[in-house]
Amino acid sequence: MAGLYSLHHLRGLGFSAVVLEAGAGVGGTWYWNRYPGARCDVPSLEYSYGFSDELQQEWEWSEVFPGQEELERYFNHVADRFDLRRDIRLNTRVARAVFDEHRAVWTLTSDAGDDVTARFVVMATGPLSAPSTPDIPGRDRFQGLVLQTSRWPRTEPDLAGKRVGLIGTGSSGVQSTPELAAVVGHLYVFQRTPTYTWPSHNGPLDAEVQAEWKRDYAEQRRRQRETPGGVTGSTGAIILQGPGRKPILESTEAERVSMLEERGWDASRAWSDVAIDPEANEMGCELFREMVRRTVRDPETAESLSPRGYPIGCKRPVIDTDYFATFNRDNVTLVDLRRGGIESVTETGIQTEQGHFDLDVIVFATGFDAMTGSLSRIDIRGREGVALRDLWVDGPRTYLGLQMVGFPNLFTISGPGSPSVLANMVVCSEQHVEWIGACLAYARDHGFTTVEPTPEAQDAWVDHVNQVAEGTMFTSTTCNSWYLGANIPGKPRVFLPYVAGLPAYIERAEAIAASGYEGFVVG
Ligand code: N01
Repeated sequence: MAGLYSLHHLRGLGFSAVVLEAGAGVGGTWYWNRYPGARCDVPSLEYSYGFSDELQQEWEWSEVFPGQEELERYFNHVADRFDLRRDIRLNTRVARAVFDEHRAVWTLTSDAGDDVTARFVVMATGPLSAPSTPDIPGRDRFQGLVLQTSRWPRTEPDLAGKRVGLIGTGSSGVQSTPELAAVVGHLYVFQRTPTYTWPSHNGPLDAEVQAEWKRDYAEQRRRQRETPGGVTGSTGAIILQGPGRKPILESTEAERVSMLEERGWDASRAWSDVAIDPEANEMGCELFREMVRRTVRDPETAESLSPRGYPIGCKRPVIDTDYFATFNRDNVTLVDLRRGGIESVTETGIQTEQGHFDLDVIVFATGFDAMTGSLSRIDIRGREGVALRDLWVDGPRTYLGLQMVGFPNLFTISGPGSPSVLANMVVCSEQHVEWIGACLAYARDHGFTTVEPTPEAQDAWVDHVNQVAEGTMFTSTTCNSWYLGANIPGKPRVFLPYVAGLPAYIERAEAIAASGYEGFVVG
């Protein structure tokens, strides 16, 4: 989504631009993540571009939360509608990016050896696009089919009647579980950590809500940028109900039971203190576990599915359709890896400390090397040939999540140190594209050739990003999430996105631009 808009916007500013895209089609995340049940957790009316009123007036969303197929269709429509394809080179994975200090240009080299030279480079490579697959012994020995949710084949594999093992219970695993269960012979869900997941209450989009948004899009887009998560919450989507006013720490048992009856799964978060107080949070977790017990018939399975030992709000909330109820099906087995972990993959299945599971198919839903992975997988060389991945060995350092010292004219969209994955990615992408476009036009119009942050500005920003994350549930000592890099062996534990919210971020970024790019050397 960031690449398509970058091309359109930079063309409009009079730049010549080309997009290099690893996939065989456009859509980014929604091109690759085509697993059964893949769906966005931001409402469709909010998860769409606001840069063109014609586009938002003509496009009709069908569901409250858009599914992968609809999103991929939307991004293809955008590519056609704005005549973007003529400047997009598909099947082109960038392997290397090298800065030439004398000429102040970058040379990008694809893995096929083709070069592109450019004054400016915009990395629209996505914060969740570098898949992470665990290094389980014997992985290559398996004789059956191996699938990965984030690399699901374009031709739907025939899973009917098959014994399928699904590893991972994050968003991807949770979304695919009910869909897989409906078609496979038997589904084994290998769970290492139980998940807090709430029902999406997805359904057809109300025509009146859509018409109302169409009458009022300009105002809605403005409001998006004024809310911390870039989501106004005015589409009627239930996931967005905010916390209530009452602290759970001051509640009686009768009040908590009554909240469960009234709000169901949402009861766990319906209090003013659950997001900020660890003790209150644990009481919210207990309400969540009570819902698991009420939903899952087998008590042992319910206990295994009940998250413990880490707070609600540490990880990105997952939203689902019928996840827990799926474990009541006869053809679904939860394999609780805390009772005995995976030892190896064999020719015929998965060997655990609890025994062997015979399988025809293994599905990895094991997540991503988030925020830095898509950048560090490219050999990016800045001034004096220094590699970005070496500089980031103790964690990423950026100014505004937009640029790095030593890498002039290279910009990152939704990079580490920006709100990115903590906010609506379309709103974040549009804001970054527009900021970068204005910066490039400024440099061009003033006859400057390079833009690069100062070390002082970058250091101060990194300190600020770390400081605002302190004391939140995200950085709780019991929290291990991809936001912290904790899912990747050896990755430094650093909170990657900027947690203070979009309005504070946008205000700062715009003030910096208005001041003539304070903290950047433009020369
Ligand atoms: O990845 P994850 P994801 N053995 O990292 C498990 C976005 N997204 O692709 O927690 C066994 O969340 C791992 O276990 P543990 C969204 O931002 C959005 O699901 O490390 N298990 C975990 O259960 C989301 O947060 C949407 O103990 C292993 C799972 O794999 C982000 O992408 C949909 C293992 C990975 O979960 C990532 O979600 C999909 C091993 N060796 C994704 N290694 C929507 O818009 C890992 N795991 C709704």
